[in-house]
Amino acid sequence: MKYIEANFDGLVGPTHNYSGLSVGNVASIKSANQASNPKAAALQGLKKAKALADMGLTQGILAPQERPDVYTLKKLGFTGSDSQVLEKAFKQAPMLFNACCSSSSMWAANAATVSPSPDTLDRKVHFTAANLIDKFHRSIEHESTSQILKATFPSEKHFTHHQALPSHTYFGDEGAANHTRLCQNYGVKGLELFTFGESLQDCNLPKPKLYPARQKREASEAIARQHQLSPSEVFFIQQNPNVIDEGVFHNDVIAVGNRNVLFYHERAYLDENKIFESINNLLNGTLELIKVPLAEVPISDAVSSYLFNTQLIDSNNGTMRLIAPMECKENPRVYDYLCELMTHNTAVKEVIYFDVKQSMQNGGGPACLRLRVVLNDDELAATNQSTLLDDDLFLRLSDWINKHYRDRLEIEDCVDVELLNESRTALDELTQILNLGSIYPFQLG
Ligand code: SUG
Repeated sequence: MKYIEANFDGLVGPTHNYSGLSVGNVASIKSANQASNPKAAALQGLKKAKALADMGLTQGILAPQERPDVYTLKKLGFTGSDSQVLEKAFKQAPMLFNACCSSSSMWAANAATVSPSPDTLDRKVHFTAANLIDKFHRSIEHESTSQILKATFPSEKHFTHHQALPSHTYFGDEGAANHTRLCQNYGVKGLELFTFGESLQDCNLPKPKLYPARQKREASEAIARQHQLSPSEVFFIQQNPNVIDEGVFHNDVIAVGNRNVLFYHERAYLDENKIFESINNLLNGTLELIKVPLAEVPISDAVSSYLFNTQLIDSNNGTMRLIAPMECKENPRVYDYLCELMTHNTAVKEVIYFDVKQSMQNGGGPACLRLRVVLNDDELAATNQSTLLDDDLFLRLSDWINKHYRDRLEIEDCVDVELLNESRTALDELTQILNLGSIYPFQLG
């Protein structure tokens, strides 16, 4: 049976804005209060997705969430009509208001952790929606995320959807951003590498001093259990706490893997050598490590350029490509490194740069925008076909964005109930385009 790695990109929602909500995420804090351009953001993401589809990869689309989230504001005690709820929250609790307006579900790498069927005991594809409890604006995503994932991967025969882990600090979970599957081929049992920032049970492990370690080891362990992974094929590795303090808030800001290749920074992990040795043995000596030295790329350049938030993808001739943000080209040290890498004897033979600046300014690069799902022919056939990106869907979604999205947004604009109405009209139409059924709270009544 043939297996492929599909990418499902999160569509940027109509309220994309810069609110400085993510302490520890340098770009989010730096961009706070700038005006955003939701239309450009959505089109940039869609063009990147279409380019991958044109390269022959299977590319899907994940719908955005309903924002502003008036339901959460109501749970927090704001009363009255939607318009009154928005006005009261904006005046009385601007931080809560901003959190409920974020379009952060666009970073699909944080939507869930996915284990493909070759790795799981029951041979189903397992999804666990991420609880994202470290940041309030992201902790309100997981229920809708589950709805969207179920509408995208509906077949109970092939897909198992687990609810997010309990919302307790023990189980802080950021989804696939801290999860890498290494394998010789997509269709054979892979090794699942879970990177954690902190363990609450093992207090002797070092912790970051400045910024939160969002992913907890206890969360990764729970996911490995519920995905029915075999313990000998699962590895837990600690992220270097010092780099968290330098702005590496997810492992995918400092490492990316595909099949047998891991591209990572020298300072990404703690005590990685033994684990990499075991992985290499299990992969019959085929593990290819591309380690980027600190002397060539300082952490600050890795963080500002998102060198590691690239997508490492297969190209047709058995080599690999990096899908990088334009910021990697604009950073002389990083660009020099990438040019030099092309002359080395590694699997990576090409770098293609994309403008995803609207997302980058909130700390989300090309790899943040996608959720990877390894699927065989039957599983792909059981996936909602209307979510798979082809020329027709690309045109329909481009028209949809151009019709419904604003090209300038400041957070104050979200108080206007008209934006909520525009957003609902757009999402209602989107559920028809993507054949999702009724998934949004405003549709469910
Ligand atoms: O969770 N930014 C996101 C960026 C997520 C990037 N994802 C991965 N690395 N996989 C976050 O910090 C900023 C929102 C704001 O400030 O308006 C934000 O949520």
